[in-house]
Amino acid sequence: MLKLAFTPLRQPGLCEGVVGLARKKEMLAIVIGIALAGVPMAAFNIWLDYFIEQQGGEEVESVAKRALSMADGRLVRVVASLDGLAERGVSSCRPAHLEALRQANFATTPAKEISVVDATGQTLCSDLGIPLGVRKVVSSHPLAAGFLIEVVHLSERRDPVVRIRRLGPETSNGLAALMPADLFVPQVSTQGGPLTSYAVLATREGVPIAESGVAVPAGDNTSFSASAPSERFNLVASVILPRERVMAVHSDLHRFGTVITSIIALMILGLALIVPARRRGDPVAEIERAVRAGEFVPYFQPVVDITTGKLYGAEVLMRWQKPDGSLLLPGAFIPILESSGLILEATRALMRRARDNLAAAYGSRPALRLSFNLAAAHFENEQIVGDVRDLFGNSPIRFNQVILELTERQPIQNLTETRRIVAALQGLGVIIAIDDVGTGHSGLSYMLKLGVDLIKIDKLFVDAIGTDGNSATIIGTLIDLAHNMRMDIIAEGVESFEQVVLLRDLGIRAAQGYVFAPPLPASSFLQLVEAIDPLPQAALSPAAASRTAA
Ligand code: G
Ligand code: G
Ligand code: MN
Repeated sequence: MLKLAFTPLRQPGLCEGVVGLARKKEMLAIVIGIALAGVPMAAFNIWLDYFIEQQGGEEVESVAKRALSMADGRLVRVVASLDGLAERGVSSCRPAHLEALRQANFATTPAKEISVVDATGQTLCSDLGIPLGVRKVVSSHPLAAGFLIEVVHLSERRDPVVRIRRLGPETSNGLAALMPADLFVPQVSTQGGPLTSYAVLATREGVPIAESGVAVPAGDNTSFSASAPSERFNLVASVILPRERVMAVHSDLHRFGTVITSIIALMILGLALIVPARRRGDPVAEIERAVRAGEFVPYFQPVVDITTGKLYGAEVLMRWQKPDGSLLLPGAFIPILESSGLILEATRALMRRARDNLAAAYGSRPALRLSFNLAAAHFENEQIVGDVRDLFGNSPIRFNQVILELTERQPIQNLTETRRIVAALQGLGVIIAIDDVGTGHSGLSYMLKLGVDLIKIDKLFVDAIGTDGNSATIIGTLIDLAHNMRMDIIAEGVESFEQVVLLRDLGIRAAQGYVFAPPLPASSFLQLVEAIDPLPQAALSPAAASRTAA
């Protein structure tokens, strides 16, 4: 009787390549995160640009309109006042006329002085009655029918003032009103602070009459501008506002936006760092990574021919060899592999690995069998047929050494398709087995309908042999049926010598279980094969073969 002690061998370096791959994915997520973090910043800057555009445009429009309505309103009153005086015939420096000038000035708020002027514009006398200083007319332009608007210097030291002059008939005297220039243009901005823009009231010909605000350096082409022409007078109000001044006004907004978008960017960055870390906690993602990393490895449980005592072969059982050295059993991952569909890829990789591990040992021992567990997903399409053909078609392990196990635990979804796939596999020469017979509900009907070659009786039934009369009867029936249909039987989970004897007496061909050996890593299984099924000298070394021949 075979009973092997063994030490499972550690297989280091399995997962290094994959860790690199996972790192790459994480780096990608972080890079995408950084790129995304820039989005709120960019969006804020685009919005701020738009906002500044809007604000600048509105400010210049509104200052231009305000400047024009100020100028228009004041001029209308002064013009009316001068018209009133002319209607009353005021045209000289007589006391009665001077009194009329005084009354008119008192009633006309914007005017600082009202005077009688001669046809050339020389001031003859004013309502103030004080000595007239030098009155130097800098420029003179038509304002409206019969009126001029002029820039006048009262003295060298003072700012020029604006004079509105009403022309008299032909060469006779006219009237004039002096007004401070700053009454024609706004001195405050729309928000109430000092005027940020530069406002100019000029004639339509472009001669400036009054200005306000800080002049804009020439060549600034980022400025906002607006102008408003007067309907009554020969005047245009123009406003320009450099962009940087609008930005300066909204610098708090800019600072606030920068802080907020930085916070958002940091949050996105944080997510970019956390999400990949979270993904590591996601079991499907983790198993997918492990499949790609080749962390699922085959273990081999020896199957013994109990009629001869020789090795029959092995069942391949999947193990998850984690990078940390721990070994996980299928209960922890097979359900996830099956539900995620990764079972197909994992099985293919497992078959390739088992084939490579055993190619030499099995190639020279054509009687040995190697059995694999399949899942329900393998019978949804013919992919498995192609996989098996590719994997074993050109390998030292022949098709007739391969056993594929369908489990009775999972119901067959499509019997017709399953039967076709089973037939195609059998066409290659592969042996088809039903696994876990006795635990499901449809064992017998599977056997009859699928035309399988082998049945594997579950440990549950094996344990009942010799203790439970009913089970013995069922097994007896099963064995008879199997033999009638020319199917072999393998008993699973055999733990004692007594069980082996009972099974052999019942006519069962082979058995696997702890009584012989647990599932073994490839190296241990290969040692076992060499120990119990040594090759003849000739087959071992060509030198020995030639010596024998000689
Ligand atoms: O001995 P072990 O604990 O390894 O097996 C537990 C169960 O996991 C077995 O009954 C078997 O059906 C299942 N199993 C083991 N390896 C595989 C595999 O490669 N594919 C599938 N589908 N099932 C497996
Ligand atoms: O695919 P299947 O369900 O036949 O897988 C066999 C399962 O039984 C595996 O989990 C394997 O580790 C386990 N096993 C193998 N031999 C014995 C045994 O002698 N006793 C017990 N309890 N389990 C066994
Ligand atoms: Mn099995």
